[in-house]
Amino acid sequence: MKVLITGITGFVGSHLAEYLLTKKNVEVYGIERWRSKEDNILNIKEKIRLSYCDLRDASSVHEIIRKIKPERIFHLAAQSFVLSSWMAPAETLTTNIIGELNLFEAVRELGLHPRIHIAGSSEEYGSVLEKELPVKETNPLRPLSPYGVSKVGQDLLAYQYHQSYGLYVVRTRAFNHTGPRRGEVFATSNFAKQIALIEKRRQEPVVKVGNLTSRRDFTDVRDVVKAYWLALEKGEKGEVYNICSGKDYTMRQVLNLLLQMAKVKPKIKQDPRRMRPSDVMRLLGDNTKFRKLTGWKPEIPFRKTLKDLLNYWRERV
Ligand code: A2R
Repeated sequence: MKVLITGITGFVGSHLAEYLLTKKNVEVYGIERWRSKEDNILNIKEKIRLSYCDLRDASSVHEIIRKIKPERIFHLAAQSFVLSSWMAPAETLTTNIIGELNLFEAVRELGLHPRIHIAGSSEEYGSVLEKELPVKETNPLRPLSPYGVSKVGQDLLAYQYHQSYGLYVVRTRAFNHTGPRRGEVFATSNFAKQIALIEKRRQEPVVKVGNLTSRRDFTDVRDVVKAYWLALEKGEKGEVYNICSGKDYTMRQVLNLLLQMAKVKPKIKQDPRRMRPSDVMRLLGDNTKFRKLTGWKPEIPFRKTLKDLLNYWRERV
């Protein structure tokens, strides 16, 4: 089976590629941009087939889909960082929504029938009321960032293409996920990197942080990619599923867990540049719909996830 991963050089894409390579009869294809960093896929580069393509370029997307004719597409490529979306809202909306549109149009024009996974986000829920927690898929979407809006756009575009043209699309809304290779702009990874730098005496013993009071529901990325695979194997077309653990932590608790594993005792300092104009205070998901359908549940304990993340940075800094 030919499986195409967009965003294969990214955090989730690289883990998904590794997971798919453990399966029989799966050929892994990926698209990257000519300037994409390949660090995350260096260990598997010989086993996957890569092509250059920028998703914003419709003709290039069409050409790649025509050549590969994938039977499964995991669409992970995106401007994935909430904070950057405040600085580059147009770029975020274009990459995320128009990029997906180009993919759908290519599939439609070519008359292909792949199963397509669309990676949405808990940021689509945005401003959730306390009484709505844990959040179900039926919750109103009230995004609080350009990134959140872009993911709502992707989600609804996928719904519309399923309804209008019968495209075999399955949508997921993943809550926070982390683990080795998480981009350093994301809080968990950023804390771990700073601790690793402080341990090597390459940073003064101060961890700079953003809002530590917000609460997030975390899952290990290696559990998340298994869920994505199951979403296309067992999920119903057109449907949407939360992918989450159902347990939340304040960012302060996450930092404390990492500090318990550290060989140093740094100070904590708030950095105004890490604060968002409007922040989602609490995101806690309900994964019942997906769990009942597929039997999936997160298996890796959060402490192990954080330990592996810290060790990842210890090796790299
Ligand atoms: O920026 P690059 O060249 O390193 O590649 C990134 C890719 N990407 C694109 N690929 C093709 N055309 C584009 N215009 C384009 N823009 C970005 O998406 C990279 O390979 C990937 C994003 O990787 P990460 O930032 O590490 O995101 P992550 O955490 O793997 O998120 C995967 C999905 C995204 O849809 C998120 O919004 C969602 O999960 O949470």
